[in-house]
Amino acid sequence: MKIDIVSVFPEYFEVLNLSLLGKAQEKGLVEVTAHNLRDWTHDVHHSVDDTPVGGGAGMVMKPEVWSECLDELLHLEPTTVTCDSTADADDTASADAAESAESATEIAANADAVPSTDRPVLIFPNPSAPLFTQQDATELSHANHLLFGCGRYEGYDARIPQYYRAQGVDVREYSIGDYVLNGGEVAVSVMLEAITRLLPGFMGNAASIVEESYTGENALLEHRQYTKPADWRGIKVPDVLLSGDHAKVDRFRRDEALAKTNELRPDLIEALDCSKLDKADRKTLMALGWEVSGAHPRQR
Ligand code: 6GU
Repeated sequence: MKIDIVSVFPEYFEVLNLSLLGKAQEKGLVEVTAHNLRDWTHDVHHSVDDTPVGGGAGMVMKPEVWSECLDELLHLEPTTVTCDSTADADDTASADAAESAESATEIAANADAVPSTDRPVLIFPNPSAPLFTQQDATELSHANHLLFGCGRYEGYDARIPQYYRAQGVDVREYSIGDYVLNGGEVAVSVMLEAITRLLPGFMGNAASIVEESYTGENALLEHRQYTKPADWRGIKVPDVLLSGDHAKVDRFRRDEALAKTNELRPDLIEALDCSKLDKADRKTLMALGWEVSGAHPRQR
């Protein structure tokens, strides 16, 4: 997998040479290159941002610098697209706003669920985009070329993702959570770690991925883990885990995962597929106050 990152702080990504991702690079599983966006500027100040059209605080990243950079990294020739969604319309302002909100939703929806391996995926971290999930990480782990564009300041000109979508590029925008960061660099590190650890050969133990929280169709929070000693500072490991009875251990862990998810993330319980629950799962969920007769559990 080839990964390009564009940022005004490319040094930030030196951390990617450490730990497992560093090893994966040495093994040739991934090739990560961090580029400095300012290398594509032509002015003496190397400016990458400008004031927002329409007024407001902060600065917005300019489309021209990004396009020179992205055209080069994506091997695309500059062109002009015919498009009226950003045209001036000074008549019905509210209708215009509603329309652009609608197209924003359209744009926000990540159209290409599964990236084709031979098409590059252009990813922009954006606090106002859909949340990045384990499913997105899994999908993106199948791509051959990922290109991340880190915005800074108040964000980037909205025409940048719009233009590259029009060029047939698989463009995605993601937020990593409901909080605001200064720029996309941390978000890109988070997404990269989630994606690359899924690459075949990246981790020593493939089974540990399967059992993790948020993985698979029936995602639950993971059960608690213990190691030896069985009694530490007066706190004992649950007896069943020492029993050697694997079926009992599995059941105990599954019930704990269900109970923990019920308490902390009932939204994940609601998303479960009832047809994939076994008899014991249903019994546990019913005891926790769920109705399990329909397609998905419902709170009684
Ligand atoms: Cl992707 N970017 C920024 N700047 N802030 C965020 C974020 C992304 N996700 C959550 N907060």
